[in-house]
Amino acid sequence: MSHIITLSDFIMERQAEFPGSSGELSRILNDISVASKIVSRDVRRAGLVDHILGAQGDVNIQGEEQQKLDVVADTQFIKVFESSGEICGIASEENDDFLAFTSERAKSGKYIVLFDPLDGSSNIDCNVSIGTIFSIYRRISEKGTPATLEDMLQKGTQQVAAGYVLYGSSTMLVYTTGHGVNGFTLDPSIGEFCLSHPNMRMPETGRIYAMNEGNIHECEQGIRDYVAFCQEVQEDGRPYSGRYIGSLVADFHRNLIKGGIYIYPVTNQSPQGKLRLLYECNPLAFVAEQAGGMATNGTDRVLDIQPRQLHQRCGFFTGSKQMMEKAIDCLEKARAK
Ligand code: P6P
Repeated sequence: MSHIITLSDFIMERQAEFPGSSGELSRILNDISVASKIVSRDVRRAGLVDHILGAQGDVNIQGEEQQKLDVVADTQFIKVFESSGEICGIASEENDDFLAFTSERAKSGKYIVLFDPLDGSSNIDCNVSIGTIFSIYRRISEKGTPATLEDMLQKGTQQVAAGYVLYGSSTMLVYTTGHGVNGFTLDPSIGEFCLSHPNMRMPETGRIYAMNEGNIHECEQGIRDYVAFCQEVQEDGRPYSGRYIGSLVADFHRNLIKGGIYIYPVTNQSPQGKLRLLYECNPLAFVAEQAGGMATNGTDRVLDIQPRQLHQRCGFFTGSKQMMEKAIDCLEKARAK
């Protein structure tokens, strides 16, 4: 049996990757892993809580108000980040405004975290995998002062680390610090994330396309042309397989492992797109590129987009390089007509 490398071991060994950090970033990644273990426990009890111990929104047997699981997850991550001492502020997909922590210790923190505490939470009731997505940036504002909106609205290229936790058949934490992508699987028997997927690479191509095809007549012609390309009967492995879990982290992770493309374009109902630039698209774009894949909004590289608002949405195409290039070609050809 090969030697177990825990996330903590791995982070310590990779300390050199964080120039100028004397362990702060390692501390934040460890904080994220602790909060993720707690959320994983709560997610795995969701069915029990909802259907046996009292549904969300009810008062449970202890007389406690049952909170929605994404609110519970949001609160858990904020609690961990606020006590970290390395983080001066956060912005969450769950909260309208950003949060500048007020303690002197937190205000001296050098980093901010943007996160979606429980993406795909509408799937909890049908026991479909869900995920947490996170992005870590250095603050722009002066150390010792409260975090500012400017700290939160940085381009994705400024991320120092990003990743996700997938609460699936197992709980996995996948992250990058700009030096490749590594995946860790939670071993509940020892309560540790253990290195299970070292140096993850997204296959150059694949045979899976993930899109809500219910929107097919609500988006631009180039999307329809690309889906038609995927469905053609050819000798080159087509038709591809349509696989859409409806939970971004699960669809993204499958494509990272097997190769594939995920498409959520702007549509007539969502002319700015559905997915959030800060909490979903930027972190996953960083992971995708670090694993050899691509991520655009259908026109521009996601990481180059200058955010203007905390909850800004954008179209999102991400996946295997060759599949992305073909999709972009279909978009450009249709737009040129
Ligand atoms: P639709 C979940 O709400 C989410 O943000 C992503 O996890 C998922 O990929 C997408 O929206 C699903 O959206 O419109 O297809 O239900």
